[in-house]
Amino acid sequence: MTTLTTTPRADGFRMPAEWERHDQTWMVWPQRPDNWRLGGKPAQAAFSAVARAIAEFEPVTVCVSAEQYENAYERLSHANIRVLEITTDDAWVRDTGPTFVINNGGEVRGVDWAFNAWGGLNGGLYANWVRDDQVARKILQIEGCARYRTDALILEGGSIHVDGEGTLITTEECLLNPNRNPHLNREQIEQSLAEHLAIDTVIWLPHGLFNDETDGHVDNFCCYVRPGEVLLAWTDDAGDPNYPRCQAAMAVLENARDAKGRQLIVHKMPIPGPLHASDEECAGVDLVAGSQARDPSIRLAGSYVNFLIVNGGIIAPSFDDPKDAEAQAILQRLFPEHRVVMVPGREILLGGGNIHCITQQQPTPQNR
Ligand code: KQY
Repeated sequence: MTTLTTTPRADGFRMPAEWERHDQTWMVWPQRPDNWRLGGKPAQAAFSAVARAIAEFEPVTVCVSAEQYENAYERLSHANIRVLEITTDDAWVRDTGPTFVINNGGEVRGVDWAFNAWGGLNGGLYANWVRDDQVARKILQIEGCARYRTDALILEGGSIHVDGEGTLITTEECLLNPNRNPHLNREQIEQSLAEHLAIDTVIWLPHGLFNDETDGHVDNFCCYVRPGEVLLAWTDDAGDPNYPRCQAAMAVLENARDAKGRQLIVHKMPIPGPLHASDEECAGVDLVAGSQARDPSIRLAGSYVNFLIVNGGIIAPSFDDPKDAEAQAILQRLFPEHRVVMVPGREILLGGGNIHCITQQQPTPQNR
């Protein structure tokens, strides 16, 4: 495959917004028993429901191990779902897959960020991540897309959101965390984002959601809904550990100007819960040194902001929570031309993320 030594921006490529048209969405089948309870069986049902929901709007490719291939193939039987055998360490393709970039000449390429399992040996979530670091390369090779590799920059796709018009939102908690790129300062990271995604302005929120095991990925806390408008997870409860995080994010967003000079409109999304794993749910997860321990006392970082935009649809998590209906109504108001589909997200949350984290959109080539 072609691995380029230039940068996307120098070659005329940019990262499109998630609402721009997709050719397909990628997913990875969950199975590792130290992350997914009961050998991944409840998570496999949850991922299947997500894949089927997306497949009503656009094609889906699900990557699966040789061991689970037959099971996934049978469970994902659908005209719009393709199942491919690919070895991985876990199932978070938002973070391990490529960030696709497009140009005006009908070409799609991919950025293959270096990956260290959300912090390497300094707070990372599992001890060996070599196969996950290969996922982006494998996907780009399958799709025949040229690849940009950032050996000097560790980054996960869930730590960034873009408006497709030159602005990126991220968190200091994640991108400036010493367990990612201790050799780079804020300006150097901004420079690398500018070169790889064609970004002119970076908006830095101080934190992500409380207890997010990714060190505060923005995709669980705040996202774009259209250029100039963002959706922020929100609580008015001053006793909630998310309260100061929401206040600090709002202060940044209210004072920000995007790459086009716009002041942002900030919409609020309630936070479900507080949600916790049960004793039984925690007991179903294998204990392995170096992997994330599960405990009912640990608050789960549940969020309705962790949704995926697909062609004509919004695929969002529900939590069997009293706020589910309000969340759906907010999303439908913000996306009047999309159909909002809520899919149970608890099993995905128990593994440490949600629908946006387990999906990666591949944009349609554009000729302008
Ligand atoms: O939320 C994500 N983007 C990834 C979460 C990884 C959790 C592993 N236990």
